[in-house]
Amino acid sequence: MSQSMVQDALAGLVERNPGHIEFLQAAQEVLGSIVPVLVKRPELARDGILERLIEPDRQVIFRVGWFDDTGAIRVNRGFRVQFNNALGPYKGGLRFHSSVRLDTIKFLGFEQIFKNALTELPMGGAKGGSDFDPHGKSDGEVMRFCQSFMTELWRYIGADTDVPAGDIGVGEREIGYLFGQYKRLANVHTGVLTGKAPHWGGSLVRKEATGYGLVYFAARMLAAAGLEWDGLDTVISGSGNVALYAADKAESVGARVVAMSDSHGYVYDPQGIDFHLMRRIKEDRRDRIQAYAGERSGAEYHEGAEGIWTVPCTVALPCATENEMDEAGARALVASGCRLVAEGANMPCTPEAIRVLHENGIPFGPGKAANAGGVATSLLEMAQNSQRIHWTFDEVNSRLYGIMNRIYDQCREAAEHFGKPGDLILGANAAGFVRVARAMLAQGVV
Ligand code: NDP
Ligand code: 2IT
Repeated sequence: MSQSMVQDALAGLVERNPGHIEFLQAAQEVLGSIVPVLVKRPELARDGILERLIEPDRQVIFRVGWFDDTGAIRVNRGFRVQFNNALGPYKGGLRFHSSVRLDTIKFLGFEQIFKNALTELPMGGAKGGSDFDPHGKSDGEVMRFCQSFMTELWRYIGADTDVPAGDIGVGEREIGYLFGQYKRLANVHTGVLTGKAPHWGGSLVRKEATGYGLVYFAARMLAAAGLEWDGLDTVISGSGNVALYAADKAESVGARVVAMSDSHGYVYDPQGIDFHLMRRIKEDRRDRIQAYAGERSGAEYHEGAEGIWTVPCTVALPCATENEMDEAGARALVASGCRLVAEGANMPCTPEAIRVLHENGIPFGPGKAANAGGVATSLLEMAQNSQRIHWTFDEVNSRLYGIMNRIYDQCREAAEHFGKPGDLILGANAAGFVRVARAMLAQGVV
C-alpha cells in the first residue's frame, strides 16, 4: 500500500515534470526512502500529502535585463521557487551560474524543505537564482545585474514571507548589492536576506557555517565508526564558500586536507592545503585553483575536476556541486581505502555513487543533514536581525555546534526507529518528512 502510494506519486511527478532530471532525482531519493515511514505511520500520507509535497507552492520566472561595461544589453533569466512554507517563511539560497535552469532550482528548493525541517527551526523551503555567471564580470556588472534581478524579485519576498541567501556564485558581495536594491524599493532595513556582511547586519559565523557544520556532523559519523578527525587525510572538492571553511575547520581539528578543486581541475598538496593561501586565491582574488600550485612548493595541479576522487584519503567531503561524484569516483575512493563520505554540496553524489559506497559499508552523510549548518545559521542571523542584537562569534558557533549534533541525533534515531540503523539517508528524509507532513496535515488542504 505505502509502496504503491509512493509509486503513484512518482509516476505523476514524471508526467508533470518532463526533462526535469535533477528534480526527479531528488524527489525519487526522498520518496523512495520514506516507504518504511509510511508503513509505520500511514496517517502521514493522508490528504494527498505526497502529491502536495512534490508540487511547489509557487514558481516565479522573470527576465533580468542589464547593461554590461561596453554598454551592450544582456538578458538573463531569474527564478524563485517557493516550495513549501508549512514550517515557517520560505528560506533558501540564490544560485548564479550559467548552468541554472528551472529544474536546478526545483531540485534545490525541494531538498531545502527537508533540510530546513531537520534544523528544528521555523523555516519553509525555497530556492532561486539565475543563469547569470559572475565569473569574469566586473563589480559594476555584478551590481547592475543584482539591481535588475532584485527589481523583479522584491515583490515576492519579505522578512516574514521569503528570505533568500547565497549559494553558488552568490556571496557577501552579491548579497550586498541585492540588499541595497531591496532597501531602495521597499524602504525598509529588515532581515530580508541572510549572508549579509557582519558589519552591516550579517551574523558572525554565517560565512563559515556550512563548512564548519559539515565538520561537526562528520565528527559524529567518525565517532560512530570508531574514528576521530585528528590525523585523517581528507579530500574536499570545490574551493568556494562551503569547501574553504570545511577545510579551515578540518585542519583546526587535526585533519590534513590533501586535495581541493574548482570547476577546471584539482590541486594535490601532500603537506596539507595551506588554508590562508587558498582563501586569498579563491575568496580575495577570485582566481583559479591552479594558481595555488604555482605559489606553494610541493603542490601539484591536475586538469579535470573529477580526478580529485582518485587522491587517496580517509574522508571525502564533496563540496562543489550536484552529481560531481559518479560511480567511478566512488569506486576510486573505495579502492584507496576511504572510510567516510559526507556531502557539503547539495546532491553531489549520484545514486550509483551512493550505491557503491553503501555496498562497501562506507558511512554516508547526506547533504540535507550534513550541510544544514549554513541555513541554520541564516536563521540565527534572522533572529538577531529581528531582535536588533548581535551575538559574538563564540555564541553563534556554539549554537551551530549544538544544532549539527541534534541533526545527527535525529537522523541516527529515525534510521533506527524505521528499521535501518546507520542509514542516514533514510534517517534524514524520515525525520524531515515527519515534521513537514505533520504541519501540513494540521494546516488543511491547500
Ligand atoms: P561557491 O560559488 O562559493 O563555490 C562553488 C565551488 O564549486 C567553486 O569552487 C566552483 O568552481 C565549484 N563548481 C561550481 N560548479 C561546478 C561544476 N559544474 N563542476 C565542478 N566544480 C564546480 O558555492 P558554495 O560553496 O556556496 O556552494 C557549493 C555547494 O554547496 C553547492 O552545492 C551549494 O548548493 C551547496 N551549499 C551551499 C551553502 C551555502 O551556505 N553557501 C549551504 C549548503 C549547501 P569555480 O571556482 O571554478 O567556479
Ligand atoms: O543550500 C543551502 O542550504 C544554502 N544555500 C543556504 C540557504 C540559506 O538560506 O542560508
